[in-house]
Amino acid sequence: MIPTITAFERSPDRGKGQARDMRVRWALEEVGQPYRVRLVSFSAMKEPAHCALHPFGQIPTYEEGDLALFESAAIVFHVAQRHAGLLPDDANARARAITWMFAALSTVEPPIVDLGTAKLVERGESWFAQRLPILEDRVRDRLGKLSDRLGDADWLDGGFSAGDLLMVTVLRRLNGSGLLEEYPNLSAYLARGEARPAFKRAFDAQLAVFTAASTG
Ligand SMILES: N[C@@H](CCC(=O)N[C@@H](CS)C(=O)NCC(=O)O)C(=O)O
Repeated sequence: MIPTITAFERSPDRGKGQARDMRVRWALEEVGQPYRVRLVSFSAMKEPAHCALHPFGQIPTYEEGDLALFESAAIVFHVAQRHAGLLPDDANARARAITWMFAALSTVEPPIVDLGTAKLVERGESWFAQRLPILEDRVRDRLGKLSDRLGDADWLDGGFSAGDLLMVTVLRRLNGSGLLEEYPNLSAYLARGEARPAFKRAFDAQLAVFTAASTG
């Protein structure tokens, strides 16, 4: 059965692949599962029909037969459980890969989102200049420890996994901040993730949506 995901009709990041449908697209591409995309506007996202799928009125969602999911990591996990390629077979290695999925979203992503949100909506505030270095240092704290753990390995724990997929998408949110460049092994890790053919297919697909919306 071909699943259907939702994505922004017109992504605010202008096709940079930072919207969270990118994670789901990438996971589906990694496992070779074709998918359909239903594009939603900001207003449609808040309508009852979409909120029945996503209680918080957001994207992405995932529908497959009578299964409806929301939360990008839960969707990636579902895809990884259903298909080979994103989680190791060995039970302990699988548990560690899942741990990295949680680490990406609950330990590394929050300070990165806080920084991004502050830059987006707090820039005009009188205290922004004082708050910015505090937020940047919170990100550095996580990046430094992640960098230490990664060392010179290609991926976080053995082969590429759903943990790396989520971590790379989280780190991509720092593009343009200059922070990632302070950790050359993390920059190289990000580049390795982005060089994967499945990443490129997913990226191109979401960019094509933005380009079509802008030229159409
Ligand atoms: N924790 C959720 C976050 C979902 C989320 O923040 N989606 C954003 C796009 S990346 C969204 O729909 N924003 C529009 C809104 O909240 O109105 C996930 O990982 O799926």
